[in-house]
Amino acid sequence: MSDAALSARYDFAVSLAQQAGAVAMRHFRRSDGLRIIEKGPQDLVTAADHAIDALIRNAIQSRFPDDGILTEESGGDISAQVWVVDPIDGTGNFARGIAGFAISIAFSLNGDTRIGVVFDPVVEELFVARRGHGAFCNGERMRVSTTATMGRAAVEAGYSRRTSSSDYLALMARLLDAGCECVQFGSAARGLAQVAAGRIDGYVEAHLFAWDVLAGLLLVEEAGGYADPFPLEGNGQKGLPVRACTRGLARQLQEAMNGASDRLDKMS
Ligand code: LIP
Repeated sequence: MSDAALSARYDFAVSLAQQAGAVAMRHFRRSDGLRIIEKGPQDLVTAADHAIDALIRNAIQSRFPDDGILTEESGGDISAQVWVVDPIDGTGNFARGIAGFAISIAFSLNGDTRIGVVFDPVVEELFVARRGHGAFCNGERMRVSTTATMGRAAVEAGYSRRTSSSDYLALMARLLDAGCECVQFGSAARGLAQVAAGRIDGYVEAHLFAWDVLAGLLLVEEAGGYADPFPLEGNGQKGLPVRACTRGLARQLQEAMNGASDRLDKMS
């Protein structure tokens, strides 16, 4: 694919994420309520998720009809050039009126994420990255922090009912015992963007899907951080553990995660 074709997709993704964010804000905290469906235990979807999914899918199909599309809410297939989208990442927060969600749009070419856009419409922070071109927040270059010791680290440890609560509690205990400040905001895309911005030092979670993380992982890599590979083929809808952090914390966070991810391997 030519640089011009990638550049056109980058500009398109940036504009589309902002359009999707405007739709999210029209639905957010609406006084007339919002239709909320429970897909599974503590796994919600709203009318806004579906509206934004349709907006993004239709826009991509119209502009780039030969590209594949995989989204959380309407599925899809992996292809050589494919968009991987979470219309609202952090739906639990969104549905409860909590300002902790983001639009996540990634473009993958031959299995390599080349474009990542995460937009937090509440604080109007637009996080963008193109492979090899750096990562930016509202036009300002992002760099991960230089934190290399757990006793000085702030780490987000995400959790979902897709994994065991005992594993999560054991992971949290290992992080806290190592001296970490632990946070959990409920949106992987937004949490990975905070790592890329240098505001926190790592993001770990035992199981996430490609649409939650591909854009955010590219942000971290382009901001100079470390991210575990997330091979799209076969894992787009199956999911994998996720670790993204400063390079100085990579080994220590792997040690903290080992129990949970080993256990997950046995579960899958
Ligand atoms: C969410 C992730 C979060 C995870 C939640 C959920 P969604 O994505 O961003 O990190 O802990 O269980 O998977 O479902 O809001 O798009």
